[in-house]
Amino acid sequence: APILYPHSSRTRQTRDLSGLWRFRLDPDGRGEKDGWFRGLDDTRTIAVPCSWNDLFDDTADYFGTAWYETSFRMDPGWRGKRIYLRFGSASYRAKVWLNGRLLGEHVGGHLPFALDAVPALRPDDENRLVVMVENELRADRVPALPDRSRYRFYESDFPGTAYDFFPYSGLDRPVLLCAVPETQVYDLTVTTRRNGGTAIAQIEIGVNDGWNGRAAVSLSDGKRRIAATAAIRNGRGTVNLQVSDARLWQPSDPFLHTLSVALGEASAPADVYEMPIGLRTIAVDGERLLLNGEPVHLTGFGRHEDFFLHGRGLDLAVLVRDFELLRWIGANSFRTSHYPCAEEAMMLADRYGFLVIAESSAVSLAFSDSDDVLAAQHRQLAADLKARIQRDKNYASVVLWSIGNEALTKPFRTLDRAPADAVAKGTAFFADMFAIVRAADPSRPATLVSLQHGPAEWVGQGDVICANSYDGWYEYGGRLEEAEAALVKELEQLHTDHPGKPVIITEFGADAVAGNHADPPRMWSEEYQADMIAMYLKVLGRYSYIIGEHPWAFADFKTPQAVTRAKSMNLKGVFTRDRTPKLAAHLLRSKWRSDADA
Ligand code: E9O
Repeated sequence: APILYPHSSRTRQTRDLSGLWRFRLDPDGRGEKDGWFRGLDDTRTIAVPCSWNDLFDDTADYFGTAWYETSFRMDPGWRGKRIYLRFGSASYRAKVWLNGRLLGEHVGGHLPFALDAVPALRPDDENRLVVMVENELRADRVPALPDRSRYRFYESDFPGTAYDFFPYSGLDRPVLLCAVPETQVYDLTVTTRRNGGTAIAQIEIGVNDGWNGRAAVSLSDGKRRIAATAAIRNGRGTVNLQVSDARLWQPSDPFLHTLSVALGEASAPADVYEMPIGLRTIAVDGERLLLNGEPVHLTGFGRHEDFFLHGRGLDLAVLVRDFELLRWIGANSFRTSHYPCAEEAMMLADRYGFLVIAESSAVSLAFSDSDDVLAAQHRQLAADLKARIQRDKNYASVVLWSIGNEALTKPFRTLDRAPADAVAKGTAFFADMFAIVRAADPSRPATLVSLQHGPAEWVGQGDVICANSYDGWYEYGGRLEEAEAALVKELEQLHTDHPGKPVIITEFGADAVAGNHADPPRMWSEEYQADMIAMYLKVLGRYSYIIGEHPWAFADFKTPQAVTRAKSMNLKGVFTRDRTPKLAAHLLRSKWRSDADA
């Protein structure tokens, strides 16, 4: 089923099934055997989209199987169309039944999947939709819960994930019912080139079932409309649209054209697909990242999807507020740390003009894990990367694909040594992943975010070097002078390891409890966080190959319980979890806004 976002048009309708659904936990995993897919008993009410964890007392640390149910009626006008159920995401594995009949299954969080509903749909009756979602934290998933029997740990978190964010579970994004014509625009890829002031938009069209015919393609800026016809043979066709004096998409003017593709006769098209599209080029040139041929310097943050009560569930109000705050602070970019964010965030990034480092869900892969585990993660990450690029390839905002964050030779907090072949295993693993990304999208650079220096054989495969750095916090805590000296060394080492490549420091920061002040600055105070970030900005500014600075993190966010995580939160946010600025936010604002004005 198609993954193309279901924008509505003359020929397409989309209905959001979000709302109050019925919900039941299945701790013994007996639902399938007992036929729960035919209808749920003993339910409670749950909000969709939303993570289930923070809604009920008995679900806070529940990562097992749960069942969802809702019902809907079909619109009579939808007869004869293909009808899909499209899930924005389900963490981690989902199985979907309609009227008791299995429609399909999906594995992996944070990415959409669509299922053909027609075989089970009752056009005249109420339809019962049942979804099983399971979020077991396992060693062979991406990201993973390390296998505690294999390693000796010196500290235990709960749940002991390999990653530093709470493993929120459930239907976190909208569930859409989409009606699409039988013959449909199934896939679309837009790539921009520039020739002087002229933008050339290459539009690749995919139509289902090997269709043959013509597609009318147009690009409009509201005043001017440029049109061409594409011949579609065996379901594929390409056309180039030349836009002279094009208004190119960029942070200072995130202008979006409207792209329209109509199949068949103009008077009665078989399908019309429309979407907003930014025209821009992105390329790495030596130590620079060029947007429309001009070097860009990235200011911004890693941003989690995290908020009170709804966890990772999509909340459009939080999204708008976050983007307003990014603008307020003078940021021009963010990283979707550490998983694909909601599509609504991508669309909004296009509108706000933010440059996005689009990160996939591989956090803290450990190459000391068993070969079985690594093989399973290899399969899952390969599938995730392809699906991620398929989903987000047409957003102008995406300027860099990140394969993942902080791959390691052994898990954090283990006393064991990394095996001798860990670096070699990782090198081969990432070679495969870079090849997948570059084959799926040759138009954008790719990266792997490393910790401190990371193995150069892994990170060095990237077009851009992204590194996380914690001098003054995890190392040289409380000693900013020593931290500064260490940072200088580290940055020079990065340049020596990766000569001629641009570097982005994708994380640096300190936890600060909002309202906790100290003079002289002390760890956990707002002053220390602000001073540390100021030190980093000062040092990073000296090196021309540093093309981006992303303090960690945008806002405080929930984590597993740990001795390092007061209130079960990572408090490195420059904003609190309820989005009030800490001292560091004001510092960044004065720095970034004055740079932008200069
Ligand atoms: C990933 C991010 O999700 N990077 C972590 C962030 C953190 O604050 C986390 O929230 O923990 C930093 C990893 C730092 C590890 C330090 C190791 C010390 C150097 C050898």
